Amino acid sequence: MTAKSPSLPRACALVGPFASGKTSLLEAMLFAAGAIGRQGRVKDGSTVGDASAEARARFMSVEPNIASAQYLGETWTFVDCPGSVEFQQDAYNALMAVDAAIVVCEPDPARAVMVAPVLKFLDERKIPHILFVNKIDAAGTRLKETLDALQAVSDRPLVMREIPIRDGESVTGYIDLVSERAYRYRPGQASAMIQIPEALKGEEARARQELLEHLADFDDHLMEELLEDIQPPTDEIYQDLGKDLAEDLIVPVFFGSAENDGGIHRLLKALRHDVPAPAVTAVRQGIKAEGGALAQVFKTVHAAHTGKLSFARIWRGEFADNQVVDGSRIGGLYAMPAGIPTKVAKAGPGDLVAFGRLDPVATGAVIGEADSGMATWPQPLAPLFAFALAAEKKGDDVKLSGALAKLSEEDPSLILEHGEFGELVLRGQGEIHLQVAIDRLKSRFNMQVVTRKPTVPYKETIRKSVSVHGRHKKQSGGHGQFGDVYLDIAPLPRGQGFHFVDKIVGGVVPRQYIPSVEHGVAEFLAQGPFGFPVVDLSVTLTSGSYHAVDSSDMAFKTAARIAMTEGMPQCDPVLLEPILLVEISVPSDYTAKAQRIVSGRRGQILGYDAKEGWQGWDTVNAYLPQAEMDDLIVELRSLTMGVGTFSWAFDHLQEIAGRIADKVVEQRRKALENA
Ligand SMILES: Nc1nc2c(ncn2[C@@H]2O[C@H](COP(=O)(O)OP(=O)(O)OP(=O)(O)O)[C@@H](O)[C@H]2O)c(=O)[nH]1
Ligand SMILES: [Mg+2]
Repeated sequence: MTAKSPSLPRACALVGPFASGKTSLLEAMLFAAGAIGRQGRVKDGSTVGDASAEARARFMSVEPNIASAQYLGETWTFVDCPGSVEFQQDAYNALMAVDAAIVVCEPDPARAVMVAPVLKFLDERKIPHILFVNKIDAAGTRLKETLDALQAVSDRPLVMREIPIRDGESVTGYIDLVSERAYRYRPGQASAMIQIPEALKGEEARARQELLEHLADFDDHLMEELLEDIQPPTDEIYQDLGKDLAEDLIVPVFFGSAENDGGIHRLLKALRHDVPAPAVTAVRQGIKAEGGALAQVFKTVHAAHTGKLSFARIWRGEFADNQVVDGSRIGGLYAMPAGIPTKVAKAGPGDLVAFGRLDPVATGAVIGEADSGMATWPQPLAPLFAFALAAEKKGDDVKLSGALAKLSEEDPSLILEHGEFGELVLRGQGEIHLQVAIDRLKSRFNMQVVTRKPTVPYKETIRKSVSVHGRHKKQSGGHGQFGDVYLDIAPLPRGQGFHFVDKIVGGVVPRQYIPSVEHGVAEFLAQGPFGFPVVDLSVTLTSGSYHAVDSSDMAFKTAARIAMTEGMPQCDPVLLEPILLVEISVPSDYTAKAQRIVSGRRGQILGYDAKEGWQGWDTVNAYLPQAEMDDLIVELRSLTMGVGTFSWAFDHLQEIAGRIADKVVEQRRKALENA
């Protein structure tokens, strides 16, 4: 399985931490390939990528930038992914569509840990990836220490493909360790070949030996050659590099400067040489060689002019515009030369194109018939942050739900929920993630919204039993109303919910009215004395009386409510607060900080342990009140270079009293008054 079949279009994703220079690298590669005539800059808002208002305003990518180019007669499509952890879903989904990833990072050992999550994803799924250490033009770069730090977070060996040539503080060129040729960077052009500097010959030989030893770990023939001191032929080395990359056995390392054009042609040539062909990727993804046309959608966009676009990689067969697939007609098929959607009549294996107006097709969906055994699609990331929101204009709520549904179709990690108290709750990966969604509501759907913290789903219960009597009697002219019940209200253990028990004997309350008594009780329990749903209690109907003419369902329901309204305050009601089981994951350097965060939020630490499969990471398990969760991710990220995260699940309800409870009850009272 080598990377030959160069005629089919290939695709690479640009991933890596926030602000490492991916969008700048996309720009540099498009420029080097001749797809654009001038190289823009992120700072000036002039790049092909990050063209949306939301991206430009923040000087960061907030959605993938997709652009293709021809380089030395071959077609490449690049998917430049946002680096922010809050937009990770897009990056993970894009990685499912490409032949290889270029992991872009900075030459700063302190930032190496930020690369860990994406490396984990790549290694778990055996996605070929190379590392590009960008910003090598910056003064005082520490390549060696950076690579040591990166190696600590990579399951695969990082293998230098080149070493830097320095002039004082700055890197001015490189020596290729396979061809053993030296080059000097020439901005705007391919690098110039030069003599290997005398002073670097020893270092070059050592680095080359290291490269060969890494390759020999996966090639017995090469191992024998090395043991016998035979110089392996260059072709053998190239072949091993291609094969080992394709199988995700090694991570080749390059460096350069996206903004100042260092090593960009070098990178493109390495891609040309080493990135597996789409047919190889298809096998890795569990897609068979034979079968009907098959493409998989990795990104959905609702665009103003084209309508819904489903960006997909074609793995098998051909698709044509206007063709009917899975019951829908393709309404436009678009390639993305230099990032500009451009209509094409048809597309085939390896192409990365947007399918227009396939309304029923979701992100992750297969167009055509899916093969059994295809790689599992990444799950939507579990939400970490939430806003409750409402349309600023009353009556626009339906329109708002519709627009949000479209946005969550674009980004499966944006989750829309109808909250317990009639709230519309938008959940996602962080504050910027949700803020971008809110900006899009405005820019694309002309919807203004107001946001606030979602209401915590408190409950209430009782601690004492009482027996009460409720009688509803009205004699207003003609038909009267009569209902009369005796109820025992009693607490139940935590988690039991509400039980209604009927102990009527001798028909003192006729059968047909008993469900109405239960309804009356249940209606009352939806909003107890503190304003929250009441749980964990039993209500027993022990006795009552009726009137042959005046009794009715309504009258018994009302009698039950009267009894509950009188009885509940006597039952020593108490507020219950939801407690979540939270598992925080952080690099071990931050474990103590994570524990302090838990303690600072009325949490209870249950223990901590090494994170399974994540060398150098810990998990901290704790109970945390849901009321303390709203900005947990914000604090955690700010203390952990952005990489700390958590998972959560509801665990139990816990009684709270005192000042905290009083405040909750007071706030609820006000909210109900204003509702
Ligand atoms: N010195 C130097 N700065 C660079 C280079 N490449 C990018 N930058 C700067 O790094 C910053 C981030 O660049 P982007 O290209 O937006 O980085 P990104 O990785 O796309 O960022 P996100 O998409 O937000 O994750 C910008 O201020 C760039 O000017 C480089 O090669 N050298
Ligand atoms: Mg970017």
